[in-house]
Amino acid sequence: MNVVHNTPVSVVTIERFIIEQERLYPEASGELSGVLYDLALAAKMIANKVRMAGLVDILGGNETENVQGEAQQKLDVIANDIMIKAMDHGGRLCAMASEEEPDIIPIPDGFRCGKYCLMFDPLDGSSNIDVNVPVGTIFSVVRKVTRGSAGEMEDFLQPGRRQVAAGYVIYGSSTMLVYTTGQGVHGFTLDPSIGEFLLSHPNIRTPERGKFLSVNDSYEQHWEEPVRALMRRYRGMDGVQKAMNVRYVGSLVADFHRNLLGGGIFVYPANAKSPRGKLRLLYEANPLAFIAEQAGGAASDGYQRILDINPSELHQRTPLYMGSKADVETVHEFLTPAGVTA
Ligand code: P6P
Repeated sequence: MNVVHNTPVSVVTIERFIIEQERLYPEASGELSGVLYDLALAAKMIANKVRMAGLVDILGGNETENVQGEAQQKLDVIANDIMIKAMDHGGRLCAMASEEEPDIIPIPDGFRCGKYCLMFDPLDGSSNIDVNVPVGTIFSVVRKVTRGSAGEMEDFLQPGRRQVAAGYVIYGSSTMLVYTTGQGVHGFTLDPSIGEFLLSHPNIRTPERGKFLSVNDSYEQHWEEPVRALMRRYRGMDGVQKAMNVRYVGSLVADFHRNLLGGGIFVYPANAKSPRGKLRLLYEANPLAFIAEQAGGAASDGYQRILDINPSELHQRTPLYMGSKADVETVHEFLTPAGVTA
């Protein structure tokens, strides 16, 4: 009987990959690598809680509200605590910011401060937890720009193009961590039997033009006419292009990840109810925009690159058009006929 030996595929753990990437920069101190290691650990810990959610009755709201005035799910709070405790003592960060916290989170006394700032949404899409729809963690890293050791608000209010690393974890049919440090986008799948993230999607590239349109149509009555016309274009109703398939999970990381791999555009326009859009700039739009651009895609607020927006508030929101490059360029045909600024 001839035994077929599958061609061995080298097993690359995220730790090995991070080290190999660091070696590309002889001057690297290893601090950013340390941040990424700690994020991978936090992701495993959150994945464990998400996986267990349906079994240990920690579902459902815990009667508190977060800074956004949204009912916090218990897993929101747990994921937030895990991120803070996994990241606050490594000596690489000078402060953190979380969707779940009103102000920046200082490094506790007794722990060394480092040169990086971490921003994160610990569990995005958490309203889907009870119905077992994929949720995610989103993170963004920038360098400290102020003097002194402790992080200040100014360190966080930097345009997204200053990010040194960004990524997300999707807790779906499998748990994946996808990140970039500006050298392409790489995806790692968690092997729960050994507790390791293994390189499964090296050098992710998003197709130039996509087949998926992710949008919540229920806001149509609140959109301005150019946005409605744009949606008619995506749906093939003005005869210019083939209709895109609508795929909308209502969980940003799930919608973004599908479009990143398969091509498509995620659209959350400003509307009369949310004049600055719904999604947050610093820890949702910016990190995913960095990923999108590094994978060959694009991200805009309808008028300019997401990564060129100068933030003024920690939790500020932005309209968001993000995904395949050609599909994002179509946005500017309708919203900025004079062409994109910057
Ligand atoms: P809507 C989840 O609450 C979230 O923040 C994102 O994950 C998701 O893309 C968006 O809101 C969904 O918003 O208004 O369509 O329910």
